Amino acid sequence: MDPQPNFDQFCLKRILMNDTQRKMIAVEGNFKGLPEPAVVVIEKYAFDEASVLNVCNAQTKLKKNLDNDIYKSFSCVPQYDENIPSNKMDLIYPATDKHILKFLSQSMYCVQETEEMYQTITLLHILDNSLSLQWVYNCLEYKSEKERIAYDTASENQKDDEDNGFLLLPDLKWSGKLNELYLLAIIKKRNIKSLRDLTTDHLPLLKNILNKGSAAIYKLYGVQQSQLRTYVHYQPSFYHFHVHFTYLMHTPPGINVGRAHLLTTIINNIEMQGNYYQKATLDYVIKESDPLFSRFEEKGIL
Ligand code: M7G
Repeated sequence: MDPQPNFDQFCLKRILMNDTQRKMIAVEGNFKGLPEPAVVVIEKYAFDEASVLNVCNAQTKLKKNLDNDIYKSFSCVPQYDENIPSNKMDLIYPATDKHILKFLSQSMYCVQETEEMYQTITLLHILDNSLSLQWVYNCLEYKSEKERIAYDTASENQKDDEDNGFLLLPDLKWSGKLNELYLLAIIKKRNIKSLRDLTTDHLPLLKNILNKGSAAIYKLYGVQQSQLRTYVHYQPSFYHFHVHFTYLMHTPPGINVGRAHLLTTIINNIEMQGNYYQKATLDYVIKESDPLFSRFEEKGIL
């Protein structure tokens, strides 16, 4: 596919999700002449404080919806300014069934995953059903996003970089606005799939991410560690261990209980008990069409 997709050739198949609170819509469709489906995710950017007068000026067209005492409400079409983008668009092509399911809105269920359920059900599912990690390896091998790297522990020439090193990158979801700050620490080591694999051995790695990741963010963006939400997803979408850093005043998707685990709590739990994440029953939310849901259903667990 060309770097610039041609939407003249796009045929919409279905709406996967319409999140009215986030002002985001995800659709599935096909580009004529291309064999695989595509997922397109469009999200409205938050208002830019500096350009608020572009919305409230003489060129703005207003249609009155309500006028009652001191209260008035309008639909408004601001003056068009092509320098101010109003939407962010992400495109996944070719999209696999797993990508389509990731965006498909559907019923959710809460699972209490015991150590045994992880070993006998979840682990098998992860091993045969995970999304490709190619984009992660491209970052780690400096083949993609090289110029976007915010911080690389390799710059410190530490001998243990292979074990305790990581790359800090702007997350795909980040609009680039400071008040929506969203960075991702991707570890260099390749054998930690998720929270479940973490033990005492990984404390230096986890502390490195917390301390050096936060310090780099402070240096680059002026946001202090205490203003960041630093967390890990369980279950994640990608089974190569990574940590999310988001600005506390911003509420991106995936920060809810049932998915997000604070990095400081993870470190504390492992310090109390080295095999905490192998032994613990972990609660999380899964979607009905997730193949993991079917595996739990077959065993009579859900
Ligand atoms: P996750 O916890 O595995 O699942 O996070 P989630 O995607 O459901 O949150 C993976 C994170 O990697 C997400 O925050 C994605 O936005 C981000 N991400 C995914 N891809 C494919 C890329 C990419 O190509 N580049 C960057 N920089 N971030 C990505």
